[in-house]
Amino acid sequence: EVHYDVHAVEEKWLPVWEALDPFRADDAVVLSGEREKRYALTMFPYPSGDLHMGHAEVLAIHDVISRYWRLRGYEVLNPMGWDSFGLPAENAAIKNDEHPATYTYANIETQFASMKRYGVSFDWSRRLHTSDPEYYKWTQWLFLKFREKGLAYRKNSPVNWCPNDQTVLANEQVLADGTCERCGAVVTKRELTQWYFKTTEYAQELYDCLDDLQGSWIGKVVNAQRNWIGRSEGAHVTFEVENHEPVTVFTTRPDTLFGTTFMVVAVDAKLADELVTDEHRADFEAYRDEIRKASDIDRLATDRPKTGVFLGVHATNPLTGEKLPVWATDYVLADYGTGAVMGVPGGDQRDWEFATKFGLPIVRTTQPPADWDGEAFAGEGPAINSPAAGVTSGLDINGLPVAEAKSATIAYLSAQGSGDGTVNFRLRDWLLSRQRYWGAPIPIIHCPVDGEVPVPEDQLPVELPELRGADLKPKGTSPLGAATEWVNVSCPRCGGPATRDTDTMDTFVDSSWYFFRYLSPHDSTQAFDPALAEAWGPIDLYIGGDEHAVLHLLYARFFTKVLRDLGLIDWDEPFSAYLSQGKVINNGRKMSKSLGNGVSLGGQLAEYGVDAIRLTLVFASPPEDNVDWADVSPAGSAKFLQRAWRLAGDVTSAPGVPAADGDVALRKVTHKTVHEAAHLLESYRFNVVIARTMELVNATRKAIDSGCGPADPAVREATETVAILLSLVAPYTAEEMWERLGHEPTVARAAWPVVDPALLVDDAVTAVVQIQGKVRARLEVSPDISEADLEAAALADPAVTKAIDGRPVRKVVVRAPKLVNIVV
Ligand code: ANZ
Repeated sequence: EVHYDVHAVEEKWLPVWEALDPFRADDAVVLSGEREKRYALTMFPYPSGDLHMGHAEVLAIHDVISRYWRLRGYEVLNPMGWDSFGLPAENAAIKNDEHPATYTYANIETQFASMKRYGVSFDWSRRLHTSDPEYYKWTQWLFLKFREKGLAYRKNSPVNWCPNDQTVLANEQVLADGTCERCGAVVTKRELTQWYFKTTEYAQELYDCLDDLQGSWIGKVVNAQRNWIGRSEGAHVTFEVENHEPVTVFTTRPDTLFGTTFMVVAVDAKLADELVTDEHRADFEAYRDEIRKASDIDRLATDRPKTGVFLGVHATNPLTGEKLPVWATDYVLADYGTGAVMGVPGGDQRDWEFATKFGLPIVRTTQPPADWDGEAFAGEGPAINSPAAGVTSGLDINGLPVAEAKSATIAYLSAQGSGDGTVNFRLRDWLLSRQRYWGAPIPIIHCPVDGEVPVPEDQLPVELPELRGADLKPKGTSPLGAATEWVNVSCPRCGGPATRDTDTMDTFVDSSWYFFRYLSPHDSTQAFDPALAEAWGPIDLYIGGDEHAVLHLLYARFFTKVLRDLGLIDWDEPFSAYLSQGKVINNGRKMSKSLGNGVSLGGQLAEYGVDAIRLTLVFASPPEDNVDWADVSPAGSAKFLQRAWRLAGDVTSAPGVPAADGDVALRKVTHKTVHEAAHLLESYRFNVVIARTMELVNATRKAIDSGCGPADPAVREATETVAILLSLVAPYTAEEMWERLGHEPTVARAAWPVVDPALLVDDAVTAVVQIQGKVRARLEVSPDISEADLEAAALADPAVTKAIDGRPVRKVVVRAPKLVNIVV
């Protein structure tokens, strides 16, 4: 049996592709409308070391769709670059006493070479690195544009602080268990002046547009974003308070206002400090000091015992005039809503526990069902005790269901001037400044006379000063502060002495707009060309990891909306479709050094070749599922590729013979495969496409060996189809086959085969009859046979009656026209 040498084939085709440059996206044909565009994007890697199995998987999946679109005649933009600022390079630089650029750019070259060899169809002319001054000049420019619009600002507030990385973190970078998403350290709070992007200004739109993405984005990501943005409809209710301005609370349940028996204020909110009377101040401050040590996560935990102190003042219920004691507590958060809550023990479990603990009254205002034995009841109602007997109020909502009771209460409060319907979001502004070196410097100069002064556009980029090794050690303030020559400048406005802002930007800023920069990565006059953005955007399919479900995807959506409002683009959402790939695991566990179950990509490529590994990764499961390396067979993939390749050697007819007169049975298989593959590819079921290709290879082999023979035109047609389908995952094998079939390279630019509808019609299909899960008979039936007819035919079959052997039939499951499942 003849084999081809996978590594020789890799070496043979790489330079040919390099010379042909078949993946360069042509702006002109898209700008002129001559060709329809597709923009395929996969998350660009961080340059830490060489590529690993996870990269190999996402790149293989991603390339299927780009190559498919190209075959379908689209002009495809498929760019790649590096997200090359960030902490690992900085930490490596400290360890090795070198500059972060050394580590960064060495790794980029390694990964670049690996990606090339891996045969991904990238347009390398658009390669970019976010740490290049040519790139971050425009990150800085965008920062200034955001600032001009009031969307980038500085404020002093308690922020998340990673004691290990010695830098602040955005809320999105703190995991649900209160740890740093990068290093796992427990995140604490610090009071600091930091830069923010006003993501909250876009909260409503970011939330609303998720409806349009539902269906074309993987569902769990849409839900994660919805929860993160956290839209709550409710009301603001204003209470008169002794010795203070009126206090407003946010509530999702204004209908429970009659059941309010106290007010609670966040212990660390300024409001609590203002309200507390002298008599209670000592207690209050002691309590506050204790609470400041806890994380938000602990504070919101429902199983945490309730704590609090009375502040010595009373609020007045706007519906009844009743006096309500005002307390400070830690279960109310200072930065959500207004930082003050109306305590409704009958409706809110936390309030119930608080009231129980401190002996505050409990009044139910929503009727629980008769068999209710719980505490607070958050169900549907109707409203009761609203007002309670003997209490007078201008409003009566007794008997109303929750929704109506809410709107009646809001209407009444609005008329009185003590409340209003409102919407509240959980989303906070994005804290973007970092006290680390390897990032884009914030292009602001602080002047004692003029305050914050933007660096003039013609002085961008503000390049990083040369610092290395020990200078970069985290010390809580930015290492840039040590570069005194760089820091001390004259004010662009008054010319007096001033200093540069020494913080750098979160690397998520860099990655929020990189897909725009791919459009014109070397343009020195603008961030990107709006005409190209109009022509190529939005991205037709984005593929990346789940870990970015809220962080990167939300930030990129925010940037896109701001760019629209800056008049630079006219679309609202960056990613029309989003797919997240599963992980490559081993023996059911995540690959890790400590478990010793890591699989080296380099080792696998050396052993089986690029194509076999790519094929294995795509064939293993649907893209969104994990691939367990213990369950797959790269050797089996390599064997299959050899089988496919041998077909091309066996085809003996002259090239270009029309297939019209060939073996009809094989032609039907070929055309059905192409027809089905198109549907499968469009719904991202790439593993099934490979299964179908395998079936086509088998059918072709059978036709060659024991059917129409190798000279039949149908065999050539089938083999060419195999080469084209394989080009999606196994570009080297496919190119080799294409050459053997007498074509010029490259199969990547071949045309998708045209399906002849006449060949899709089935004369008969095979229905399988199973008894107790075992195949007992195969029936040739019409493709449109009814369930009843198929069941009857199955039960009448002699092999089936024999196997049933007189036992009673308990259940028959029919899936016409393919399957009958009989349980006896
Ligand atoms: C009275 C009430 C009665 C409430 C009831 C709930 C049920 P979401 O859905 O998360 O927006 N709340 C308001 N501000 C808060 C803060 N800063 N920290 C902690 N809790 C706060 O929840 C809003 C509800 O959470 C509000 O509605 C308020 O309690 C509480 F039967 O007001 B509710």
